[in-house]
Order: sequence, then structure tokens, then C-alpha cells
Amino acid sequence: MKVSLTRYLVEQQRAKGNIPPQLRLLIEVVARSCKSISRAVNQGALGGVLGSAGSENVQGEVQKKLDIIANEELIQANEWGGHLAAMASEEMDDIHVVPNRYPQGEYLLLFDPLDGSSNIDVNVSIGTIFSVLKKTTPASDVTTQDFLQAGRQQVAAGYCVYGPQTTLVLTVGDGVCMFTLDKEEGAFFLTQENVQIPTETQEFAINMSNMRHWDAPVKRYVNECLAGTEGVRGKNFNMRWIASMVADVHRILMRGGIFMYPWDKREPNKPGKLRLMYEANPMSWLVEQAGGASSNGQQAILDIQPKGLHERVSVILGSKSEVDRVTQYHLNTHHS
Ligand code: AHM
Ligand code: MG
Repeated sequence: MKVSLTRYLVEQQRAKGNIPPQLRLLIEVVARSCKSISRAVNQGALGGVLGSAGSENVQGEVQKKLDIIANEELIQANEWGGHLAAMASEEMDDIHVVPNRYPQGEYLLLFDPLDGSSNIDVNVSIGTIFSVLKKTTPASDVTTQDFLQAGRQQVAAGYCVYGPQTTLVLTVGDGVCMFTLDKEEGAFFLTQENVQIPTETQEFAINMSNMRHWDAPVKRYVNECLAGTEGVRGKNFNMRWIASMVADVHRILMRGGIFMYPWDKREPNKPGKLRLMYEANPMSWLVEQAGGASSNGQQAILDIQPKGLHERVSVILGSKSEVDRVTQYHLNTHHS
């Protein structure tokens, strides 16, 4: 018997009381948006959705048409339901407060509407990443400040990867489960529960072209992997880099591995490339919930107190023993 996303959420709430109706509504609306985005992605050139939109986002990155389509879809689908107070996105400078004509709820939704922008036009897996927080000051108007909560405060997080299959991956803090989109029925069905990342791995993911810019601990770790059976690790490693965080993290959830986008000397004043609040936090929570670990080299990413909506962070996540090793290499190194 196929279990739909709706049925799964209702039954979880009945059994564990961990998905109140407003949160269920939120997750279902996000899933519905992902379904629409999946359709637009699949249409590709036929839908006229490929290519650049000719604009830049707050990070100074060129926006693709699909970045904007996905962002609009998520905002329009989520603003009228009464479950949200405001939204924040990689593609918007400021928060989007639910307009006055709609009731305001207590949840805050953050998203990277289409992660892996450089892969859109070349037909490689991309995805939507989302994170849900709760407003802690119910009486006052919602501001950016309400969003600046550590990743541990998330009440739901997930992503949807648009690849050979469209897969929605979700946590509400009770493990990780996966749902696959049945395109004919137009619904997500449960395909995996209690996802567990293998603790040991022989696979790493990092953009090797940046090697000369890395810090010593990252160089040390990768060099040890490259040395294979002849080096201190005593085993051969394999490398994968899809350049869509969603697709790289999905592989790690399925078969283990380590993913790194560390600080590097190209832009020394930025802590990293990836964004804390709508990329690193949701992915870190999923990975921890699946028995893995996530760190910025100094501390667990989920413990970082954010200072800004678009704050960047160095990311090391995946199989626990490997992440612990890279973190240890960082802690052993004294910066000059
Ligand atoms: P995006 O949100 O603009 O798509 O950027 C984030 C992406 C990640 O998905 C991926 O891990 C990384 O950027 C790839 O970077 P690079 O092109 O340096 O390999
Ligand atoms: Mg992204």
C-alpha cells in the first residue's frame, strides 16, 4: 500500500504529536510548490524557462529564469494559507512579510528556491532547500530579527531534488524520511523511512579546483584521501562533485560520504560560499537526524548563532567519523 505525504504527516501527528495541523499545512504547501517547480524544471527549453533572467540577487549572483520562477512559486503558494508570518529566500534581499489581506501564522519559512543554479541549463540535478522556524515573539510584528535563530531551533527542514526522480526529503526532528513524486498521480509517496548515513565512507565531495586556496586542515584531509592505500588512511577514496548541494547531500544520505565547501583564500573575508540559514542549517539538521555530523571546522553548524539573513558559512558534513576527523584537523591548527 502506498502511503501519501498527507497520510504520513497525519499518522505521525496521531502517533507522536510532533506535526501540528499548521505545520502539516506548511509542509504540504511547500511540497505542492516543489511539484510545480519540478514540472517547470522538466519542461526545460520547451517551457522557455532556461537561461539567465538578466538580473542579480543580493549576493551579486546572476539569477536564472528558473531561480525567479521557483522563488515566485514558493511565495505565492505560501502567503495566503494563514500558517506563516514571513518568508526569507536566497533570491530576496529582505524578508517577505505575509501581506495584511491574509491572516498571519506563527511559522517562518526560509528557502533556497533552486539550488545548483549553474546546473539548470545543462540538465543536471538541482533542488529546493527549505527550513522552518517558529516566531518566538507572538505579540509583536515580524522582523528579520525573528529569523536569526540557531539551526537547532528548526521545527522542520528538507529539500526536494529534481533529478531522474523528484524526491522530497524531510525531517521534523524525528529522523529523516523520503517521498518520491508519482508524476502520473501528482502526489508524493513515502519511499524510505529512518534514513541512516553509513558512519564509514570512502567517498569525498569538494570542488578540487579550489585546492590551492584552501586552509591547511582541508588540504591535509584531502591529500590523505588522495594518497589512498599508500597513505595514512590505508584505503582508496573516490571523489564526486555534482555542484548542486542538494544532489551531493542526497548521495551522502543514500550511501555515505563527506561534503565540504570550506572557507578559502579567494574571498578571505567571507566564511564560505554556502549560506547558513537556507542551505547549511536545513542540510545539517537532515544529516544529524540521519546519524551524520556537520561542522564549520570549529563547531556544529546547528549551534551557530546567525547574525544576518544571508550569512555564509564553511560547511563540512556527512559521515560522522570523517566530519569529526576534519573538525579535529581544524582544532589542531592554530591560525597565524
Ligand atoms: P546556488 O545556490 O547559487 O546554486 O549556489 C550553491 C551551489 C551549491 O549547490 C554547490 O554545492 C555549490 O554552489 C557549487 O559551487 P561551485 O560552482 O564552486 O562548485
Ligand atoms: Mg543554493
